[in-house]
Amino acid sequence: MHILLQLLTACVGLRSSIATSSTYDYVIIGGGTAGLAVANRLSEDPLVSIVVIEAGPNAEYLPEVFIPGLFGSGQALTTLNWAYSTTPQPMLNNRSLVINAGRVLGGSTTINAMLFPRAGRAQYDAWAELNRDASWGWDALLPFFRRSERVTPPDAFQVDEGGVTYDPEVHGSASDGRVKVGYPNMFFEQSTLWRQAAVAAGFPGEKDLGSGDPHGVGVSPESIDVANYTRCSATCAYYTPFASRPNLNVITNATVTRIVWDIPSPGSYSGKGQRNLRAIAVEFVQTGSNGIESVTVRREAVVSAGTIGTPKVFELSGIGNSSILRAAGIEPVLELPSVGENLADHVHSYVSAFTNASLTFDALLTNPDAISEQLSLWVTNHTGLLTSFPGSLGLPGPSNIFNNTGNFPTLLQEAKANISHFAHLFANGNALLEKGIRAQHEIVLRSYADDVALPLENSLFPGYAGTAADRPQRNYTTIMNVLYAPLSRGRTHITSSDIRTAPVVDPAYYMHPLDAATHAAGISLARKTLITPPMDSIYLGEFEPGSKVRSSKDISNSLRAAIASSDNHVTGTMAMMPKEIGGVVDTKLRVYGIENVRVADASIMPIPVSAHTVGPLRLSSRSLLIRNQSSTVYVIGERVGLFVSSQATFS
Ligand SMILES: *[C@@H]1O[C@H](CO)[C@@H](O)[C@H](O)[C@H]1NC(C)=O
Ligand SMILES: *[C@@H]1O[C@H](CO)[C@@H](O)[C@H](O)[C@H]1NC(C)=O
Ligand SMILES: *[C@@H]1O[C@H](CO)[C@@H](O)[C@H](O)[C@H]1NC(C)=O
Ligand SMILES: *[C@@H]1O[C@H](CO)[C@@H](O)[C@H](O)[C@H]1NC(C)=O
Ligand SMILES: *[C@@H]1O[C@H](CO)[C@@H](O)[C@H](O)[C@H]1NC(C)=O
Ligand SMILES: *[C@@H]1O[C@H](CO)[C@@H](O)[C@H](O)[C@H]1NC(C)=O
Ligand SMILES: *[C@@H]1O[C@H](CO)[C@@H](O)[C@H](O)[C@H]1NC(C)=O
Ligand SMILES: *[C@@H]1O[C@H](CO)[C@@H](O)[C@H](O)[C@H]1NC(C)=O
Ligand SMILES: *[C@@H]1O[C@H](CO)[C@@H](O)[C@H](O)[C@H]1NC(C)=O
Ligand SMILES: CC(=O)N[C@H]1CO[C@H](CO)[C@@H](O)[C@@H]1O
Repeated sequence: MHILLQLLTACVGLRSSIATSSTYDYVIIGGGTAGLAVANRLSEDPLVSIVVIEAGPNAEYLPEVFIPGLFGSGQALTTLNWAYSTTPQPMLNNRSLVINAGRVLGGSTTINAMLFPRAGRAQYDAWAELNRDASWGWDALLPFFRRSERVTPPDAFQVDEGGVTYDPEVHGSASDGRVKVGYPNMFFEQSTLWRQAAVAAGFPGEKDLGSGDPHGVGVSPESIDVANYTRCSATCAYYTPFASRPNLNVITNATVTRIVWDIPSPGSYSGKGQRNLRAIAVEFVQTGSNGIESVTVRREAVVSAGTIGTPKVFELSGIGNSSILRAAGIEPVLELPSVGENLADHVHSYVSAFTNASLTFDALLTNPDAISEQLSLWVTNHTGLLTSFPGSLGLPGPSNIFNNTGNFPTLLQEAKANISHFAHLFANGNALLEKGIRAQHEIVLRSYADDVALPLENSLFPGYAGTAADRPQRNYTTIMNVLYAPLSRGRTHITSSDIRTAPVVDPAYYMHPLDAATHAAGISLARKTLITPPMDSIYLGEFEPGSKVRSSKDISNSLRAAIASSDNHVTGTMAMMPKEIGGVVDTKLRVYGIENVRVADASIMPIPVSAHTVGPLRLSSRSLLIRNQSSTVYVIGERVGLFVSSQATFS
């Protein structure tokens, strides 16, 4: 029996062979952040076979990918990116934004800015409360955070010069931790001054941002291998060192077209929690070929195609809101109307100021000689400006930042009084989801009032990080200002049965008035820290939004007109919530009504968390940089690996 299985796994281990009609125990749709984590942990058991089907290529050999300081440049962002466009956003003067997401092995961790912080205890505890399941609270997740990473603790230089604070209790460094994590080895004068200014402005200093209480200013670790200062993507962490496992198969450049179901007799699947719709095969097309190929699912399929890609796979497979499916020409198989709904995204913005700081990143954006010089420094010595992402110093800001804006108590009261109105508006006629969004808003507004919400992040980028291509050729400080706790909820759906047609994406930015007000308050906070001593000593005036933009109304208008963009942290479209409040997956991440399919990616996060998920932000018209909620997405992958393998022992 075992010999047979070993023979079988050895056969399917021929990676270069075309997989048509091969059979695998586990078929993983999407080789991104969580998908590769699941594949890695499942393949620890040599007796099971796994195939990962990834739409993009393996791009680990590209310097734009492996040299950290080239984050989001050139080829990486144009060819390895889904670059989804949103619908015109009514609250952003009808602008359509771009949401970046990795279309490459390793997903967004291959093209993001490598920041590797975690959100606060209260944000994960909110998932547990919503699901009445403590296994998703901070205390239960901490072991998975530790298990996913292999941290090189900071050395004396990083502690003394960079102000890095490290608490070994909350980090993982065991050899079975997969993601190599470390701290930058170069720090900027303006970062030090800003850290001191933030403390002077009342923020706690010396924070390990992974402690569960990230309120304060601290240096985020990065997903980099400090042995040679290279990026460590999900591919570096979970695939490359294990590529020789005969039971771990990866097919790149292959886009899944649908899951094929064993459909029970009509109606029987909708009965009392019965799970009898079963995935039997997964179909895909390889880039450059028209033929549909297929692999057979022996045990389970895991969908890890991202917050926008995953609902697309389900809708193309007949799972979703039947009126949306029929309009797209897809015959419904299972009515699950919350698929694609509940979408939330962090919103990015910034204040940029002129500076006379002695060293900034600007030369790299404007001066080809500076880039060559730094490249040769990286190649010969692994030092210099390209060794890390330079914007790792940040502070998650609590709700009490509103104290100085006067109208916050009123806005909070109004939001509470208006919960029904907005839950109804965001639920799109889905009565169960309306209850779920109401429950989310109640938790988030309570955490605002209790001052445990972290609705904003300010972080320092030592150079220009906005979008003005025609800016004055000077040196800059940019304070990035991210809205972390949006109450607005939008949606993504297919409009066609043709897989090449991009789905419609509507994040409903600023649709809730508190979102716009919070984000504007973050601009005021950023301005305050820029002119607080000792940061004021290098401040030479504001460039954007500009010193004429003063009142909160003017700030909001400027965000709406130009400055707000996606922070590429979309979540929630396959929400983990009880079915009776509009959830799509249960707390083992199994899709309701389906026997053997789970979801593992940021789409299951019911409420967005106050940390980087895995997303990109625009640096200039020519280069883009990407940031990431990846530490949390890895946790989802690690958990799914365990759910699946522990269940397998029973089946
Ligand atoms: C995948 O596609 C890329 C172009 O996007 C191509 O360069 C590469 O050779 C392809 N890889 C395979 C294995 O087909
Ligand atoms: C946005 O578009 C809608 C629909 O086309 C239009 O009614 C509205 O006036 C536009 N808003 C702005 C600010 O242009
Ligand atoms: C960096 O070092 C790791 C081992 O820690 C190695 O696997 C990888 O190939 C190196 N990358 C480069 C670009 O030198
Ligand atoms: C910008 O800073 C660089 C050093 O990083 C310096 O050489 C250059 O003169 C500065 N440019 C301006 C316009 O101040
Ligand atoms: C090369 O690296 C060494 C050790 O990290 C460092 O002391 C030295 O300053 C670096 N050289 C240059 C030119 O940066
Ligand atoms: C904001 O106000 C609350 C009470 O209204 C107080 O507890 C908190 O310390 C204040 N925060 C700041 C930064 O002033
Ligand atoms: C509720 O929201 C609506 C729409 O934004 C607004 O017109 C109304 O004034 C709000 N009511 C309260 C009590 O906040
Ligand atoms: C299904 O989608 C349609 C069109 O968007 C919407 O009007 C309807 O309310 C949705 N039904 C459910 C149950 O969500
Ligand atoms: C920057 O300019 C200010 C005066 O505008 C000066 O006080 C300060 O010392 C200068 N700092 C640096 C690093 O040149
Ligand atoms: C929030 C976000 O963008 N998460 C993405 C992180 O990367 C993985 C892998 O590409 C995606 O599945 C997630 O959607």
